[in-house]
Amino acid sequence: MAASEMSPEKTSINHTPDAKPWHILGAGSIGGLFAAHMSANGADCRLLLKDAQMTAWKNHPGITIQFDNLTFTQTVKVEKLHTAMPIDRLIIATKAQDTLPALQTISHRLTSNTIILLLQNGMGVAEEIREKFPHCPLLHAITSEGVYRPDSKANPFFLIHAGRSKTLAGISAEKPETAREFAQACGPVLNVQIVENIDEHLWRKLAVNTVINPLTALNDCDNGDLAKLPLRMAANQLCDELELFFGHSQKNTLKNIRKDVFDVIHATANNCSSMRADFRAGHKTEIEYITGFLCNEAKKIGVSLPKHTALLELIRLKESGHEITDRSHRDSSNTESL
Ligand code: KPL
Repeated sequence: MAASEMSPEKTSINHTPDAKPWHILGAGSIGGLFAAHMSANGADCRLLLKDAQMTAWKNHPGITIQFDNLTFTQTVKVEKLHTAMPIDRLIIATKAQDTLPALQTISHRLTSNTIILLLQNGMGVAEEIREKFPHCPLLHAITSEGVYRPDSKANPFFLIHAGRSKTLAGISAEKPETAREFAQACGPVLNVQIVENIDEHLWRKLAVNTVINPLTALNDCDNGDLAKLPLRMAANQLCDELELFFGHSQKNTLKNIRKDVFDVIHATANNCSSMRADFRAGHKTEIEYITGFLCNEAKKIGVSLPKHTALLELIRLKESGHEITDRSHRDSSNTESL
C-alpha cells in the first residue's frame, strides 16, 4: 500500500514524563486506531502483539490509516504480550469473547493497581473480569468510530477510518481521574467525551447492536438496508421487544430506543457491521455478549423476547456451520420477517 506520509492533527497537551503508559490489548481495527492516534498525540501508548503479529509488524511497521482520500502512517510502540513488565493502564479492544483468554495470557503482568478500561461491543465481560481479577479497577468506554481492516491477512495494520464519530468514557468512582486522562491521551481526532451515566450508554449501544448486528449478518447486507422494507419491519419488531424489556426493567431512562436504532442505521448506512464482517471472515461473533446478554437479562425479570431469541438461535446455528435457508428462517418460531 503506497501511503503518503501525513501526520494527523496534533494537540498541545503536555504529557508529564512520569505518566504511566497505556497498554492496548487487541490489535484489531479499534485497537489500531486508538494506538495510532494516542501515539500521534504524544501519549505513551504500547500495542501488545502476539508472536505472529510481531512477525507481521516487522513487514509493516507502523499503523497506516486511510481517512477520506488521505493516508498517513503512524509510528507506534509495540510490545510482546509475554514480557514480564507490569501493566499500569490497560485498554481492552479485543472482541468480547476473546477477552478473558487474552487476559489470562498476560495475568502475570496485572497487579492490583492495573486499571482496566473496556473498549468493546457487548455486555457481560465486565462481570467475567471482576470475577477473575477482582482487585483491578474497571472502567468502560464506548466508541462509535467506523473503522475496519480491508484485508487483515495482507496487512493487519492497514485501517480504513470510514466514519469519524465519538467515544464516551465513563467516570468511575474508584478511579475518577482515569476517564479524563484517557480522553486527554486520545487527542482531538478521536473526540472522547466524559460521561457520568455510562451504564445507560452501554445499554443503548447494546440495544442498537442487538438489532443491527444479527440482522445484517444473517441477511449479508449493509446497515442502511435495515431502513428499507422488508428488513425495516424486522428491525421494528426487534425494537418493539426492546421497548417491552426496558419498560419492565428499572431502566426507565431508556426511552426512544427505536429512534437511537434508526439514527445509527442511517448514520452508518454504508457500513458493514462487525457481526457481518465476522461471518464473512468465518470468525466467531459477539452474539453471546449482545443478544445473548439481552435475552438472559430479560429472562431474569420474566420478559419473553421471542424475536431476539430466534435471532440468537439462528446466529448460533450459522456459527456451528449450518446453512441458514429461507426454510430455517420460517421454521424458527416467529422469524418469518427476520
Ligand atoms: O457497532 C456497530 C457494529 O458494527 O458492531 C454498529 C454501530 C452497528 C456499526 O456498524
